[in-house]
Amino acid sequence: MRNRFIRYEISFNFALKNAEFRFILLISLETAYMVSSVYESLLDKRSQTYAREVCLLPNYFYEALAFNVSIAGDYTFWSHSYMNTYGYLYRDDFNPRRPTMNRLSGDDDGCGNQQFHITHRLLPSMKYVLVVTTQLASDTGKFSVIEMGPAPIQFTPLSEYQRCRAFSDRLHHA
Ligand SMILES: [Ca+2]
Repeated sequence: MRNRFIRYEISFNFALKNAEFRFILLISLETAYMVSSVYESLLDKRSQTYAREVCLLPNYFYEALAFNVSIAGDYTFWSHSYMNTYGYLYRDDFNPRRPTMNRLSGDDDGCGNQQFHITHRLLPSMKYVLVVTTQLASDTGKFSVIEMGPAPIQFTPLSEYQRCRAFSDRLHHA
């Protein structure tokens, strides 16, 4: 698993032509920095399983990715995989035994080619969890999650995030 960050600069050029006064006004704006993060990983037989919806059997492999954002704004997440992916976004925490608790959004095929696509407004100081799983039970394979928004995102596997948080809490209370 690894994170990659890409920075895009988008510039716009507008040309307004006023025929009556026969002049051309050119306005150039350099705005709208968009940043993209890419996280690459895989689901395999060693991955954790859960029931992604109530009434389903708990045999869907998943990876839960914890993250924070540094800037408030609209963030978009989508997957790239040969698997038919499913994505869910949670606020605060994710409990695999209660998949609807804290859930903000979920998507199956919003991106075409059976890939999920989620856009949501996110706030700094909040903790979020993106769960990557599959539409079909027991499906395995590689995947990438691409994020685009006003700031890069560092995805951390939830179990690792919780270990770091517990260690940090112990240091503060020692
Ligand atoms: Ca899908």
